[in-house]
Amino acid sequence: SSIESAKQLAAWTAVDKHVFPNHQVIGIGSGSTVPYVVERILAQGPEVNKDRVFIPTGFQSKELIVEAKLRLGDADQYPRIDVTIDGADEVDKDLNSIKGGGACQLREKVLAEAADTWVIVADYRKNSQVLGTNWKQGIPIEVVPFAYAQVLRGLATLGSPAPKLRMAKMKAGPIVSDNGNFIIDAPFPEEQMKDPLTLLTRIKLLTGVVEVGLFCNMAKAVYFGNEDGTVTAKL
Ligand code: DER
Repeated sequence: SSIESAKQLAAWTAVDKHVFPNHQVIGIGSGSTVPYVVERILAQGPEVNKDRVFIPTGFQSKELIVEAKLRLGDADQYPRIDVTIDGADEVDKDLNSIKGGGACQLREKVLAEAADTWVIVADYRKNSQVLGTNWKQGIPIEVVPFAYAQVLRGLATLGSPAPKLRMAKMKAGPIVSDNGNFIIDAPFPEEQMKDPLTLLTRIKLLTGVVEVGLFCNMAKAVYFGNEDGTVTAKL
């Protein structure tokens, strides 16, 4: 499909431009775009990959690395990462992004911060001017289960019209993250989404919030694959 080839195009471009032979520690994000990142890294050949170590941002990301027979490393062994490549749910004109559609944003943000270079790869659906234009599910927020009801109230006070606990589809009850926490999805009015950094700091201060799916001033570059086979880079 044009969406899958757009994801592959973005991923291949990012690897070609940002994953160099001297890079030894590589962070691998989560979602359906990053498998194409691993695919392109494998294509760099066994010689360059045999000494590399790959740090996952969650269970799915770990499985991806293991299935590709690449060497798995832990974040606590490698606090400094050469380059991390990850997906996103939406990216604005200033390279701020909404992440957490896959409920992995806590570990993703840890590895984004640990990386000298953090790059986002996505298909054209994620390319926006203002966050919230295309991604209507709200900001994903990881919260400790004990505090979720109180965080819902706090988010409403901050201006969210309909904060919701993310319920599982094939399990009775809420989604549980790789860290054993719940996810709340909180939409905000466009005015507030125009200043994601302010919103991030306000949400992060709510007691019980573990991590917020707003990544501000972190990405070095974003690559979008387009329907027509071109790539749009935001730098
Ligand atoms: O949860 C996340 O932030 C992931 O990166 C994910 O949402 C990216 O989505 P994708 O499947 O479109 O790559």
